[in-house]
Amino acid sequence: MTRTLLLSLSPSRVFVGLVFLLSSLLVPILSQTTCGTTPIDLSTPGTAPLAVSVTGSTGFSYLTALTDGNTNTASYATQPIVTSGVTCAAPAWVKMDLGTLRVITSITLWHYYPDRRNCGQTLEISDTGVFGGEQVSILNTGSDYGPTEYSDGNTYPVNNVVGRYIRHFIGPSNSETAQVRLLEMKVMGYPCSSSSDLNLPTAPPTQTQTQCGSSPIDLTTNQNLLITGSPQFSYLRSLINGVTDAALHSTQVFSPTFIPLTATCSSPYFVTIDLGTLRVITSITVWHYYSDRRYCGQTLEISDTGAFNNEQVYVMNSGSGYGPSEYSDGNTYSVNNVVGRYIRHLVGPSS
Ligand SMILES: [Ca+2]
Repeated sequence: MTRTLLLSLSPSRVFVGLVFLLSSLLVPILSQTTCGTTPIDLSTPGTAPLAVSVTGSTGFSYLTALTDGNTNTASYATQPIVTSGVTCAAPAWVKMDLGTLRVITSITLWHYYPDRRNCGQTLEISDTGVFGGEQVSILNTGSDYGPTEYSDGNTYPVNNVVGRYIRHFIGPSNSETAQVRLLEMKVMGYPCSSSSDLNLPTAPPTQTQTQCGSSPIDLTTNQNLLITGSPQFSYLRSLINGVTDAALHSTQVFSPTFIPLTATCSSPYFVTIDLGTLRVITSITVWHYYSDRRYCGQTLEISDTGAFNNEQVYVMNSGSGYGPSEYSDGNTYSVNNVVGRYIRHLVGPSS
């Protein structure tokens, strides 16, 4: 009797015990650790959870160095390079395979730096690798020049796009018109394949009150925004780095001596800031190199689409004449709550 009772009870006790143990292990694994709570490096060997592979267009050498962690511009001779046959309209390309689907949060591109920009750039993410229209476009400069290259690369935010393949088209730089020199591509994201598995914090309940806030804030200084501009300009990203000291002009937006100055009062250069999303704008302050000078050919324009094809709102327009005197505290233009995403500024030479 005693033995029969024990036999009939023991299996069920063991079974219940196992079920409980599995449940307590499985719940935290499934809900917390498949994606993790912060993005990780998905591309650099030694750090990435899977090995990545890189392919490229004809003529590319040293493709494996695209993910070797070396971003030093002095190492260019053994970093991915094409030495001939590329143009802004017919750029070269590289393609990275992450090995499986991932939730991607950002991509950083390092090209040869400093003081140069590359044309013909795209950056695209695909889940299949076909790139036949299914891909998500992160960057597309057409045959124009992309942002200035820096030692810390250019980082493009990606809003949890799920993909496996990253393709980057790139043409030559403004100082080497037939060559392409890449240094590194780094993909950050979550090591899981569905954004619905993310354990992201839920929006605060006070969101309806704090979306706009009660007073204007600085929307640009040291924000991670894409700055584009005339290909003659270097250091475009310094347009929003908070430095307004004229003594530091050599690392601010300017046209370096190796590029002929072609801007005139009737054919000025341009810079454009992409705020990343629509904003209600209350003022714009512009600093140019100052001390007793004025600049001609100026406009200041706000667009919601970036087309600048008559949809934009003009905040100022000096025509081909000269704008106001330049001062150390810049010139501030009031904007009456215009909603826009793109700010364009045309500017010609100074007096
Ligand atoms: Ca590298």
